[in-house]
Amino acid sequence: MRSHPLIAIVGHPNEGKSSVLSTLTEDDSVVVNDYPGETVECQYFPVTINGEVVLELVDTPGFQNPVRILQWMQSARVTDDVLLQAFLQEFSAQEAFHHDCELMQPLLQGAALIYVVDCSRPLLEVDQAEMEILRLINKPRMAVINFKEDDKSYIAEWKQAFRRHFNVIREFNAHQARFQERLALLQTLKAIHQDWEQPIDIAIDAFQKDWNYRLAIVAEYITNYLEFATQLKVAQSYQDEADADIAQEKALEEYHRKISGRERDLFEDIRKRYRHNVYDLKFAEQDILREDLFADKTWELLGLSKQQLTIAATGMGAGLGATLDLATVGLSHGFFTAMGALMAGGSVFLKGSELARVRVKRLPLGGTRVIVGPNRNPQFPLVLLDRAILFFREVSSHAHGNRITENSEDKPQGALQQIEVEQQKKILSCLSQFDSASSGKRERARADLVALLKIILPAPE
Ligand SMILES: Nc1nc2c(ncn2[C@@H]2O[C@H](COP(=O)(O)OP(=O)(O)OP(=O)(O)O)[C@@H](O)[C@H]2O)c(=O)[nH]1
Ligand SMILES: [Mg+2]
Repeated sequence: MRSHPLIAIVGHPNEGKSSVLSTLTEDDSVVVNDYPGETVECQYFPVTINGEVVLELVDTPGFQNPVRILQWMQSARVTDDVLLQAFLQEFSAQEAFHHDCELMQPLLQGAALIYVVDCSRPLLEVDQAEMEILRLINKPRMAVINFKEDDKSYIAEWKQAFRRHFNVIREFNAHQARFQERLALLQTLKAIHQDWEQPIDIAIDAFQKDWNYRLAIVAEYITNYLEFATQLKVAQSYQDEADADIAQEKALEEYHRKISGRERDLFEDIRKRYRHNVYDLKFAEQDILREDLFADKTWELLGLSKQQLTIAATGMGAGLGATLDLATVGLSHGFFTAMGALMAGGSVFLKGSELARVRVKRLPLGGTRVIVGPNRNPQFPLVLLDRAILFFREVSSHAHGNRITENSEDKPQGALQQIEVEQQKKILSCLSQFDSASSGKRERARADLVALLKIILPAPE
């Protein structure tokens, strides 16, 4: 006997059973398909946290012959407690009833059941039969309403039918449910099975801790990435003056490649943390050196029009320049020499390449070295951070049952715009300390930035 709750997801074919299971377990290996009858055998999906199974869900095939089964059950001369066994004995050898027998198997092993229906369609006789069968079998059960379309006009008749067969009914959108909605559904399971109160509390507690832990880890990842990006220097040596331009070009290219590569790694780490193997969100790569950071391309990516861009840039200028008391937030020179130049010039636009310093050094034993970076444009890490926040929010809130890959161009506006100026100042203050000669200061800045990101990263409710 299992010590953790076992829950079978049952229902009519093609109603979204596998999608609900996939979203609830954050498992995108569950096969979801438009074709009815996709799931033909039961498949068990244990949910593990830190190596411990806290919950197990079973994907089942849809009912095939509910009306005939109900007729048989209603006329069977057996008591309720052996009805399920009697049914399996009678029908398991019949090929036409293979799916029906298969879907009942987990119930013999003590599973409770979640009955999934797509309530955007009208109620049919087969649905009535399925619900009646589940009532007769009398296992702990709840109904889950999953809308495949937006149409809710049939909901009243569905709810009325549910009330006769289930004491617990919940809406759960397999394509949109987020973490809190998943927890809420699990909470409801406690009401259908008294013995599960404690194990479900344990599972919920484990999910919550794991969720917080993921956030803390991602905050660390992003801090490391921003530290890397703001400190990066790339050098290229050459002997002959005629090669100077080529060397500089090479150094710039490598600089760009390294930052893009780190961004890709960061995004991949975030995807893996949130257990996504299928869903991915592709951002157009920004050419952080050759392009103006505030080029249309960059800001279109953050969902801003040219007009909004001017407002955002002005807002940011005011936020970071005018209201920023450099002395009190303790910023070190680098960023705000640039910021000062930016404000003094009366412009809020700076080209990325102008601020990725290019220095040329004569080498003692002959030859020359060109050094690119570090980039001192204070807006540079903010743009990188904005992209990271957008990616994080999309991926961490994407339901695993939803296999539609969206385009990043449809995404809403940049995240940093919504972050208070005070917090933007704090971010820059932390980043500016990464230059510090004192390792204590650097460590404090890192810890402060991680703490700040843990607050900023989750999307506002
Ligand atoms: N828009 C939308 N589509 C959904 C939702 N849930 C499921 N679908 C789609 O409905 C189809 C069937 O989903 P499945 O999860 O495979 O359904 P199933 O009940 O497991 O189907 P069988 O295994 O064939 O019995 C797929 O194309 C899903 O993408 C939803 O909440 N919204
Ligand atoms: Mg299925």
